[in-house]
Amino acid sequence: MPSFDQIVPLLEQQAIELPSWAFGNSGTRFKVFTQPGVPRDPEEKIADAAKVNEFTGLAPTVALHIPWDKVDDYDKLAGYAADHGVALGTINANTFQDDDYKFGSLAHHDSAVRSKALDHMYECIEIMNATGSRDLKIWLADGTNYPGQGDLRRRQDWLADSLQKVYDRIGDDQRLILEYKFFEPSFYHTDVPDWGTAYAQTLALGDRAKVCLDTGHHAPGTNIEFIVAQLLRLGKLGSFDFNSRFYADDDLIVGAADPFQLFRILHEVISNGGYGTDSDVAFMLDQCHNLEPKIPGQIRSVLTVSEMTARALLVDREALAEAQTAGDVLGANQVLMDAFYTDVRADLADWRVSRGLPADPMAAYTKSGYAEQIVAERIGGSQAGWGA
Ligand code: LRH
Ligand code: MN
Ligand code: MN
Repeated sequence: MPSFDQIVPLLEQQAIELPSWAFGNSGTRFKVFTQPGVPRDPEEKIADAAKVNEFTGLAPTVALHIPWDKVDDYDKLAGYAADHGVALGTINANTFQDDDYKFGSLAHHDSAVRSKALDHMYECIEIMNATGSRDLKIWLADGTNYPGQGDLRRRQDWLADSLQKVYDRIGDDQRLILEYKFFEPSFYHTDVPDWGTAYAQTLALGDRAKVCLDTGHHAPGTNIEFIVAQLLRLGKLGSFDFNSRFYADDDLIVGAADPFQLFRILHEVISNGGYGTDSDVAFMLDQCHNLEPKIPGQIRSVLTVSEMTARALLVDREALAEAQTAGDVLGANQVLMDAFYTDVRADLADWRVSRGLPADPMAAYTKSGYAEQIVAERIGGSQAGWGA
C-alpha cells in the first residue's frame, strides 16, 4: 500500500464545491424548519460557505441556484466571494418552482412553456458569463404521475430539442451538465430518470455536454460505482452531487448512510482518471437537511469526502491488478479492504496543520464564535433556497 506521504500531492488537488442552498433553511415536504442565524441573502450564504473553506481548506467554490440566488450585480457578488477567499462555481437552473412548470419545463408538451424554460436557461448562461462559471447544471422535475398522462416518446423529443437550444448558447469554455433522478416529484415516469437517458441526451449534444451523478438519485441497491466507471469510460461524467441516503433523495450528510459505498465510488473515480487537476470531473455537495446546524453539517460532509478520498488513494492498484489477473478473488478483495479499513484521520489532521489549517476543523469552527455571531447579527433570516 502507498504511504500517506505518497498520496499527499494528490490530496492537495482536491476541491469540493458547496451548494449555496445548504446554508438556508430547508425542510421536508411537510415543513420547513427555521434555524436562527441562517443567511438572509446570497452574500450571507457565500460568507457561510467561505467559513467551511477557511476551516477545511477543501471547499474553494460555491454553487449558485437561480432564482434563489438572484442578485442585480453578479460582478459584485463574484467580488464579494473573492474577498471571502472563495469563487462562484456552477450555476444551477431551477424550472421546478413556478406554476407554469406544473406539467414540466424543457420536456413540456406546450411550446410556450418550453420557451419560458429556455429563457430561464439563457438567463443562467448570462449569469455564468458574468460570474465566470464553467458549468450550467440542469435538473428537471419533468415527468408524469399517471400512465397515459403524457406522451413518453414525444417528451424525449421535446427535451432533446430544448437541450440543443441551450447547448447552442453556451460558450466554448462552458459545459451543460444534465442531472438525472429516478423519481420525485413525478411518480409514474420521469423524463431524465437515469444515467442512460442523461447519457443519450448529452451524447447527441456534443463534448461539452456531460452528466451529473447525484449519489441520492438511484433506486436502492443500484451499483453506483459501476455507473461511475461506465460514464468515465464514455467520457461523460461531468460532476458529482455528493450526499447520502437511506431511502430516496434524502440529502443527508455525505457518508452518513454508507461510507463504504462512498469509498467504492471514489476508488472508481481515481482508477478511471476522474480525480485531480488533470480531470474535469467536478466534486460538489448536494447535502442540505434541516436537523443539523448548516455550517458544521457541510464541514462534516467535506471532511468525509476527504477521508474516503485518502483511503481510496491508498489502494495498492498494482497489487490489485495482479490479483485480478491471477484470478485471486480473495486477494483482490483484500487489497481493497486494506485501504478501506485504514484510519486516515490522524494523518489528515497532521496534513492540515502542515498547511496552516486547524487539526480539527469542527472544533476550530465551534471555538471561533461564528455561530453565535450570526445568530446575534442576522435577525429575520429568510428561507433561502427550499421553501423560499
Ligand atoms: C434535485 C436536486 C438538484 C437540485 C437540488 C436542489 O433533487 O438534487 O440537484 O438542483 O436538488
Ligand atoms: Mn442534486
Ligand atoms: Mn436531489
